[in-house]
Amino acid sequence: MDSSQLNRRALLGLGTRGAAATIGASALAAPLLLSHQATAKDEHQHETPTQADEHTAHGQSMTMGEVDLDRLGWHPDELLTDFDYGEVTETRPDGTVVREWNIVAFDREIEIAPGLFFPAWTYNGRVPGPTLRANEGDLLRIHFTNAGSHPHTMHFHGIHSAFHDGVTGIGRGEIAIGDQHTYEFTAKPFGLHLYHCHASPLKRHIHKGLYGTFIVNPDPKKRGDLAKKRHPDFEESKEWQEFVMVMNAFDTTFDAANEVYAINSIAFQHMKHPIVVDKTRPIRIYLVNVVEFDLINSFHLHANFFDYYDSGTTLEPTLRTVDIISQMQAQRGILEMSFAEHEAGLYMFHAHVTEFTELGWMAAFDVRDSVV
Ligand SMILES: [Cu+2]
Repeated sequence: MDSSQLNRRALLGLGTRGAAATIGASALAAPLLLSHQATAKDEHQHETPTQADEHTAHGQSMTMGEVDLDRLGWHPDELLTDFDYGEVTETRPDGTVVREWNIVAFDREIEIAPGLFFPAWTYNGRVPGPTLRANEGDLLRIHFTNAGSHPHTMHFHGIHSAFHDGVTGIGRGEIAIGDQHTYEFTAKPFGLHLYHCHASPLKRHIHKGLYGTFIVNPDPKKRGDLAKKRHPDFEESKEWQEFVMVMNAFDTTFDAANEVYAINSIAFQHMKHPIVVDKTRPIRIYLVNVVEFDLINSFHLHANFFDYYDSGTTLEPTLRTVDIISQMQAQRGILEMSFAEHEAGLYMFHAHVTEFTELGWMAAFDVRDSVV
C-alpha cells in the first residue's frame, strides 16, 4: 500500500467518525494526523531529509504525502504572494484610476489535505479567492458572474453604497445562477479588508469557500511618509517581504464543526514547506480570519515579537511588541516583524488554540541569511 492509499483510508476514517456524532474536532485528530515520524522509515527512506523533516522528527504530527498541485490549480507559495491589481482601464483627468476585475463563482472540489477533498464553492476556482489590491481612491469595478449552483454575492468590507453591498434582499441583492453584476465603489478606507458571499444561509456560503482578501494601499499624498512602505509605487515598500494568510477551516462532515484548519486552505502546507524569507528584509503579513463555527482564532509567532495594525487602517501600530494576537471571524490585521538579529533557522507560527494547530493550522518561516 503506498502512502496515498494509506492516507486516503485514514481520511475516510475521519469522515465516518465525524458524521457519526457531534464530537469535538480534537477527537478527530488521531486518524487525520498520522505521524510523519512513524512513516518516515518505510515511506520516505529514500528522501533527503529537509529542515522540516528534522523538525517533525522532534514530535510534530502532520499529514502524510502531498496535495496534487497540478489538480489543485494553484501553488500555495504563489497564493501567499499573489496580489491582483486587476486591470487599469482608465485614468481620468482628475487623476482617478479606474481598476477592474472579472470574478466568477463556480463549484469546484479542492484538496485540503493529501487525499482529502472538499466540495468547495469558489471565486475564480480558488479558496481563498484572489487577493484584490488597489490604491486608496481608485474607482473599482468588479464584474461578478455567478456560474455556481446557488445564488451568490460579493459583499465587500469597505465603504460603498447599499446598492453594491452584496447582501440578500438589499440593493442589487443575490445574483441568480447565470446572472451577473458589476460592483462599483471607491477604494476606501485604506487598510486590510475582505470580501465574501453574503447570500443566505450565510454560514454555509462562507465556509464553503467564498471569501478573499481586499487590500487598499494608503495614499502617501494624503497620509504622509509612513504610508510609503505600504504602497508599491514608492521605494520604501521594496524591501518588504509581503504575504497574505487567510486563516480558514473546513467542515468536511457538515456537522457545523471543523475538521481541518489551515492558512490558505491546505493543512500543514507551510509546516512541511516552510516559507523562505531573507532575514535582512522585514516581513509584513496580511492576516485575515474567516473560520466559521469557532468564535476565535489566533496567530502566535515563535522566538520573536511583532507590531500589529488592527484592520490595517492606521499607520501607527495598534499593538506593539506582541507575540500573539486573536481575531474573531472577519477580523483582520497587518503584522510586521524582522528576523534581522536572529540566526538563520526555522521559526514556527500557528494558532495558539492547540486543537486548530493539531488539525492543520501550523506553519514556519525558513529564515535564511540571504535569499537569491
Ligand atoms: Cu454564496
